[in-house]
Amino acid sequence: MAKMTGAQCLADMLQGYGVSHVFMVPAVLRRTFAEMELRTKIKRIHTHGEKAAAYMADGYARASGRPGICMAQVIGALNLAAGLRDAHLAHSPVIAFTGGRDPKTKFRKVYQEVDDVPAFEPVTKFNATVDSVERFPDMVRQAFRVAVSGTPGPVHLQFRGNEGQVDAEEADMTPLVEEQFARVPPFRPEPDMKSVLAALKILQDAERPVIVAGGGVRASGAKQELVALAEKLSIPVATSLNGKDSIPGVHPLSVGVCGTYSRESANRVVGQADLVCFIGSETGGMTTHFWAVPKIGVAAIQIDIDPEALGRNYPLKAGVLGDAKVTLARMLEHADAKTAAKRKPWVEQTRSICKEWQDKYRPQLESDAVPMRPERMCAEFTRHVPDNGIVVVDTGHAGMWMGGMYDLRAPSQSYIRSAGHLGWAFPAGLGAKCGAPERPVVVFTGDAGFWYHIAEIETAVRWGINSVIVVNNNASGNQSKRGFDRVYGGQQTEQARELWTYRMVNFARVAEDIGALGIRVEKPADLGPAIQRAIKADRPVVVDVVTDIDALAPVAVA
Ligand SMILES: Cc1ncc(C[n+]2csc(CCOP(=O)(O)OP(=O)(O)O)c2C)c(N)n1
Repeated sequence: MAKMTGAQCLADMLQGYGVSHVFMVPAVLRRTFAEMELRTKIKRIHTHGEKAAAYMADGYARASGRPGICMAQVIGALNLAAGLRDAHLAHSPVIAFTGGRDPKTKFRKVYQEVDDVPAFEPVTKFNATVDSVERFPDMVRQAFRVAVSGTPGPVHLQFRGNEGQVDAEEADMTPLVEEQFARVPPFRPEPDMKSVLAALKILQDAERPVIVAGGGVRASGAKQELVALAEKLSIPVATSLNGKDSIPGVHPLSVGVCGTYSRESANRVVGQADLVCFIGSETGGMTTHFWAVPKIGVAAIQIDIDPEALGRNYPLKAGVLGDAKVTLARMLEHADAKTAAKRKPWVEQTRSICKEWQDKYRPQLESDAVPMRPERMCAEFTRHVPDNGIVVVDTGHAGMWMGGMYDLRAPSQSYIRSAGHLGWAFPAGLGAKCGAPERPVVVFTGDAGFWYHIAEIETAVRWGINSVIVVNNNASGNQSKRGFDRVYGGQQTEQARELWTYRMVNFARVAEDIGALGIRVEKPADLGPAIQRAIKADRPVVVDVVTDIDALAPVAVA
């Protein structure tokens, strides 16, 4: 033990856990920031809003598998909490530090203060206060341990003092770090072999099985084992949005994303299956189209690291508790490839369902229409995202377009997406680039999504965070069009458009003005070269694509 300040201890511990960037709006833990400069190489990315800081930390975590760190002083704490909600929904290990109440001043109307701690409760796995400096080492270790363990998720630590000034105090401390908890997953729990063999038997006996791979497959790094098992037993694979990069879209056993923001072929396959095998999926509303695909009662088996997830929405013929990678490896060891033959007709049927989908949407995917079709944007992503690229996608229409129409071409590509918050993708894409600086990061967002945190272009330029942002710019949030048509009795009034349209703005010009590279694309043939140029530019780039305001993404179940 050595006498040191909380700031020194925290800076040393973050460095020890391998943290390369922290994201915040000052002023919080100021002494710690000064110590970071003296003692570490950690980059202190100050942003234009706490929510964006949380989204950057989230993108960093999802791209790197290591906890992302974000911070806010007391008045910004709830902005930060709002930004943790997507990480919570997507099971992303984000650690949030805030300044908080001091026993000397609470309950007497001290400037800027409310009790923030309860607001973090619904969006964290662990929500705690650090009131005395001696607690820095154990509480920081617990924060990392909880964030990455089991099903990962956000953690909040509130440090005493509106700016966390407890970090200036001294105590005898050891800045001990447990490297095991520096990334996901810290443990790979072995499944009980009896349950593995029971599930495998059911899978091998099925004639029309489908695997639904969720975010747990990506968290576990299990995609290789997943694809190997699917190939050995001839089983088609659908994914959730969160698990989209578990299998390349071009793989012959891939049927696409199932659920609500999905590809129709995946829902048809899942709907016709005689057995559904969920792997690392919480079987939530989005992945199952609100439990309609598949219907509750379908024969199901499930593999998960969380015992409470097993059978939550679908009664199971067999449940396996364990790490996805290890469990799939055990199944692979015992799988009988001879059983694959009986699934040949089913695999052929799923191939023809996928081909029908391709034939149906080819005209839009290849459309030369001006203004451009978003489907064509997705096809250009499929063609031009490099093999080591990370694609970061917003929600709403962006989630529908890319979830359904974009295909990963290589197992080395990654796909991360907003779990529901419009505006998440742009800051998350900046965080992803910080977490994986050697990989190209390409963001897909609508204009409504981009507006949320447009100020962060300046952050990207200031820090040289060279993500490529592609904006589907239809001067509207036109996903809302259907909904307003509905409530207006079929066809909305002209005036109703004021509820979902915006001014047409040239985001390429805005980007240029802030110091990024801006490329405006109006013709479909120009988009591929623009994406290529943007990736080569090694600068923050905004590719502003003018698209058709009347283009609506197909709904999940035809
Ligand atoms: C925080 C938040 N608020 C509201 C919504 C509801 N919402 C979903 S999509 C959407 C509009 C999307 O517009 P844009 O990003 O421009 O894409 P477009 O629909 O035009 O393709 C809205 C308002 C949301 N998902 N998240």
